[in-house]
Amino acid sequence: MRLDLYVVTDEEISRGRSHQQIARLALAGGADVIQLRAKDMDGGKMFEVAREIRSLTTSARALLIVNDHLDVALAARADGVHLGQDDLPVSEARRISPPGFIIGASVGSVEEAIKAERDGADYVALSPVFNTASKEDAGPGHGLEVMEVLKGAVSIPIVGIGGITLDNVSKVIAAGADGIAVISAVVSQEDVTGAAQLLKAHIEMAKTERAPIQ
Ligand code: TZP
Ligand code: MG
Repeated sequence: MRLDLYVVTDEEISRGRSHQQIARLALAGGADVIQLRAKDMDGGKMFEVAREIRSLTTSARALLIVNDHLDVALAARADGVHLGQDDLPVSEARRISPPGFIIGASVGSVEEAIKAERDGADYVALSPVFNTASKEDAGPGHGLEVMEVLKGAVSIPIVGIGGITLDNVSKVIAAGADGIAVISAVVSQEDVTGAAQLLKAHIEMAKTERAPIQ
């Protein structure tokens, strides 16, 4: 499961682009994961959009994760679902999902991360790493120290989300993140594909620098 560059869609801060357009442009720039995040969309419409992005991610050999809605994720044959602390519990999602289905969980503490892993999550997202204006109720950033502690506390992959930009992405990887999830640093940019490409290059470079010398 490759989570290096994980792009979360948001039509509201995307210069008028649709979820499908965001996905297409971000995948062209090397996104490894597209998360369909459409807070106000009805299930029927979300299913249609998810089906379209499903075919884009399949062609690009990338993953499709649906935010919040396990039913939509399963019906659209997405690779997985992403659940917050107030969504369907990870243990219940795991119980009713087919084998191999990816379940991601947002966590804000080491305790939440350990619980998510025990309940069957495949990855956790430390949320938010830094302050962000892209999610109203995100709360203050936890900082890189929490990422470092988390890395030692769970054995599933960790993604950082919240306030991550080209300027700080290398530090998030250096602190132990297996991938970084972004909205504005990719979807709000004029050149979505170029922004994704640059971020991806920084992530790969930071991972190389982190790797022990053989
Ligand atoms: N969950 C935690 S922070 C966040 C979400 C969806 C917003 C991330 O957006 P940005 O623009 O990358 O800070
Ligand atoms: Mg949620």
